[in-house]
Amino acid sequence: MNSPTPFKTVGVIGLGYVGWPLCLLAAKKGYRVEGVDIDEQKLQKLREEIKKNRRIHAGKDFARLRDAGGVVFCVPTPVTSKQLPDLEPVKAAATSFAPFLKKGQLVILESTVNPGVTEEILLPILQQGSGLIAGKDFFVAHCPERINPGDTKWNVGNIPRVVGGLNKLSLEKAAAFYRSLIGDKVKPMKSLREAEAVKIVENAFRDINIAFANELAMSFARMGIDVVNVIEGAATKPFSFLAHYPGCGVGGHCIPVDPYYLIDYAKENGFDHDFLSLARKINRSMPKFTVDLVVQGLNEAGLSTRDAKVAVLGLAYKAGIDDDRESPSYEIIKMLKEEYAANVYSFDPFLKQKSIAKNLEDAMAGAHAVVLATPHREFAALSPAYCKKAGTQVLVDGRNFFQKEAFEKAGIIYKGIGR
Ligand code: SAJ
Repeated sequence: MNSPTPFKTVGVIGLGYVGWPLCLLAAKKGYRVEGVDIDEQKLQKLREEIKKNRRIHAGKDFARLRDAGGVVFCVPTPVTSKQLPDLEPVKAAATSFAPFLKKGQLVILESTVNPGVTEEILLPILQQGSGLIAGKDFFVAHCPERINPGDTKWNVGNIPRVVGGLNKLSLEKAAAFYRSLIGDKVKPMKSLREAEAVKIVENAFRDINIAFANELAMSFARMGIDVVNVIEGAATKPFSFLAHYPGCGVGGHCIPVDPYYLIDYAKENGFDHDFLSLARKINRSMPKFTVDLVVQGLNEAGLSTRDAKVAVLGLAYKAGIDDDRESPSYEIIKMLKEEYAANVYSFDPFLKQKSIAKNLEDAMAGAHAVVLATPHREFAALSPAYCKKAGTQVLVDGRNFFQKEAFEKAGIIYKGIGR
């Protein structure tokens, strides 16, 4: 049973994969929703859905947030090319909203940030722009987003949340807001920093575990041990083991990004996260490990990489979605082209406009080697017979997606990641 809505209108800044589902959920729970985004394209794309929902208004006007009881920031927090946190979207949104900040309002940051950002970056901008005092005139909380793109089971309506507040009243107000959305699956934290740290820890945990699987893959490849079978064997242990798998790289806007937030902030505080940094180094080395497999495979087939046609299947960073942020596919393509002068044809059914080939057949026709970079189920049709017919002699299975034995039986050189 959800708690009653502590205020009538909620404002949501940033209508992307985090903000828009939050708007829909809040409307469903009885809130009036004022959505704001600076991206006209995004607003256009949502126009139809907004029309269908009487409770939601969306536009570019931050002034419309003045009557909201709570305002939630769901703006991106990417990293710069130097892998440092880019907080510009948070700063810009806060600067635009601050003049309209009203006494009594609750401000919540959902964007993934390192500990300290809400207090050290968001608060000063809101206070300067409004002349109000945080904790006294308005309330501040952090509730890290946990949207998992493409997940059909977990969504904003059923994922448990943690929430931290600037002070007791901020925490109470924010906890009441999230309880009105998801019931009692709200864990209050003791501070803003604790709540900020939870999300970074969740995702760094995943990154180091993937790095562990990747290092095992590179080691076992030299010993003729199938790392996937070993991990699946270890996963039969019903406790204290959580399976992660090796691959051609770690993409997305969360896992390869969030650890840098902690690494960077800890450095500012005089601590070096050697372990997190090493895990990042291992995961960032996987695209090159994959390209080396292509070169080895072509050499074993007596082919040089120069002018060899290589099909790279998949641009998205994971299966079933069209998100290619930080996708390892692009590094693989770049290396094959620039360092080995290969003739690369990429294809992703979810990203046709970014694919070099117009379809799978076009990518595969005459391909001497194929790299499976994203395990879209559309690629399961790629049988050994299909590859033989296309003239493919090497298959580099970047996600250990195919049956190795079937391809080897058909005389195709199969290179998995650790198998
Ligand atoms: N990957 C591996 N091996 C693995 C798991 C993932 O190489 O064992 C790679 C994927 O291929 C992908 C990247 O890592 O390139 C990230 O994969 P992901 O499954 O972690 O997908 P994300 O980035 O969408 O992560 C989200 C995160 N959710 C939030 O941040 C709210 C993450 O916390 C979740 O753990 C993850 O979904 C999930 O569990 O699916």
